[in-house]
Amino acid sequence: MAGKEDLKLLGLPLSPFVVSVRMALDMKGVSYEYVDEDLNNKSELLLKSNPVHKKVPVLIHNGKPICESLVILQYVDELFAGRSILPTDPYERATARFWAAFAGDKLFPAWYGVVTAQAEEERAEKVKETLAAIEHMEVAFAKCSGGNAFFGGDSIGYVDVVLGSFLFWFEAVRRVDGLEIINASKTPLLAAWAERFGGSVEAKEAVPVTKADLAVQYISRFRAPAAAAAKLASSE
Ligand SMILES: N[C@@H](CCC(=O)N[C@@H](CS)C(=O)NCC(=O)O)C(=O)O
Repeated sequence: MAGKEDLKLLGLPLSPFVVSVRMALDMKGVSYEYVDEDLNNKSELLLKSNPVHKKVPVLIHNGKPICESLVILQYVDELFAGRSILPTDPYERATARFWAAFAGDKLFPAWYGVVTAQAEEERAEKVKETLAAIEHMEVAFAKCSGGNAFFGGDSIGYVDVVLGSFLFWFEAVRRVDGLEIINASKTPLLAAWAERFGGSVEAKEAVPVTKADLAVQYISRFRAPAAAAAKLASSE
């Protein structure tokens, strides 16, 4: 990688996708400018940089935007020297990509449904989908870790960063709904992994414990109108 790089990250404090990119940049020891976006009033820079999805994170490297967290993580890994985030072996690399994509396509939309569902029936359906997806991740952990501490083996790698960045949200859902997405009896390998991940230097830097408190507040605020409407309906 050549000389001085101009790196700007458009983000949002509670976005797990943004957290994953920040963790990867920290792991590479790279400094960058972080810019908070207001999703209710998206900046021109965001709209211009990510005209397709209009979402954060966006990494802007020397004026060129890279969108979608999984794409950004791979870009950061290829661009910067230092510890590898993705495995170097092609088969392990493909496997890690598969599980990161699975988390992005199946687990995270289901989890978001749990957070945002308006009706109990809908929430129950999303809980089912989330738990089914996390059971797949339990099997994935056994395969990817090869009996080691992390998906990435001895150290935190791609799938660890991707899934680990969601743990504060899982904790928030546990506090608000009592739902243990990662459960010591149903997904014991992931439960032990989550403990290790939470205790790692990488996680402590990128995901301070206060993030779960903020996520709890977000869920409560998000659900407040529906809760008020339900209360009103029951009093009529
Ligand atoms: N697949 C995307 C998901 C990113 C995403 O959903 N970002 C949310 C914040 S957590 C966002 O920017 N939402 C804005 C919107 O939906 O308008 C990624 O991995 O980067």
